[in-house]
Amino acid sequence: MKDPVRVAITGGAGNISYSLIFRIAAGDMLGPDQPVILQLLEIPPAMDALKGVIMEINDCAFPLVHGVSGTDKPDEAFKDVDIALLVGSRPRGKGMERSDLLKANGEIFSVQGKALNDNASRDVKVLVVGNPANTNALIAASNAPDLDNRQFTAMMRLDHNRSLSQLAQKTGTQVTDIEKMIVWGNHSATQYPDISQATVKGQPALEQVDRDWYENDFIPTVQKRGAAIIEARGASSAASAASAAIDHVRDWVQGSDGIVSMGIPADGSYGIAEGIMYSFPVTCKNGEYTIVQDLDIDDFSRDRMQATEKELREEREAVSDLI
Ligand code: NAX
Repeated sequence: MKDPVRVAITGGAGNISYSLIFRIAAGDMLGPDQPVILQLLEIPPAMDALKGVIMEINDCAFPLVHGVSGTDKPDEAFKDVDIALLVGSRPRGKGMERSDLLKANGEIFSVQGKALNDNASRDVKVLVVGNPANTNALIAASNAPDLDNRQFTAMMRLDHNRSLSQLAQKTGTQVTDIEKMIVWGNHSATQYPDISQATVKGQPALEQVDRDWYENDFIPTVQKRGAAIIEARGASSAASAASAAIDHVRDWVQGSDGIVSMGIPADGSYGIAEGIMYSFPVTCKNGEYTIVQDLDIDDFSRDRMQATEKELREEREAVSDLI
């Protein structure tokens, strides 16, 4: 039997976690032979609800769960963790400007970055889901000077999966028929879902859909999918977000099958300078991700990649005192 892996999940009593935790406990993220110890973090007003979640985890009698704890102290939640899923964050309140939201969450993620720095395994892998995910990941990484900033990532996989699903539906194929899908940039309405590199059943995607659909239907549909779910469901994406978080960490740890999109520290690749967490096409192997290099970028793509970069630099500016 393998040694258990310690997994921290913040916002443990929230909506996404209510799907996420149970799938991790069932082995969907780290494999059916990998025991886990779950370390859940919440804020004091949600500790009762978290207690209820822990009771349910226990009631599942998951063979892979070798321990579960709940706390409102980041230092405790992140003690020796190998994987940290930072899901909890402050929702946008009435009358709150985007900059207020950035600041309120910035404070949460600077505290959590410090707590990871001081308590987590030196090899911890961190995924930030809580919005604004990319900039929250930047803040957490900046507050963890003893960890490599490449250990911090932001979730773009939901956008990536949404793109796969839209293209598969349009072309009457399965998502497994599609390769080289990419979503560039920020997890926001400026993101650039790019099918110019993609293939469907081995043939260029752009030869199988018309340009007008790509520019005026596909791109805005993916960009605004979060709002469409809220409109339809009366609540934001939860199960699909949890599923994307599982996909992201599973591929990072166990290896990806082809190209996936991850929000990671920009390193100058594709002209995106350092200092932001930007979504790039990557492949994962042996617990490491590598940016896919040397793709041809046309003017249409370049403009969109720069627009989403610009937004991330503005977000960085708004939280400059926290990084
Ligand atoms: P909920 O409001 O249901 O749950 C959030 C939980 O976090 C609450 O239980 C709250 O008490 C807790 N929390 C707040 N501050 C905390 C702190 N400092 N430490 C620990 N826990 C804290 O939201 P949910 O639907 O679960 O969404 C969570 C986050 O994911 C939101 O920020 C949401 O915007 C973001 N999303 C990100 C996505 C992505 O693709 N990156 C997609 C889905 C989702 O919109």
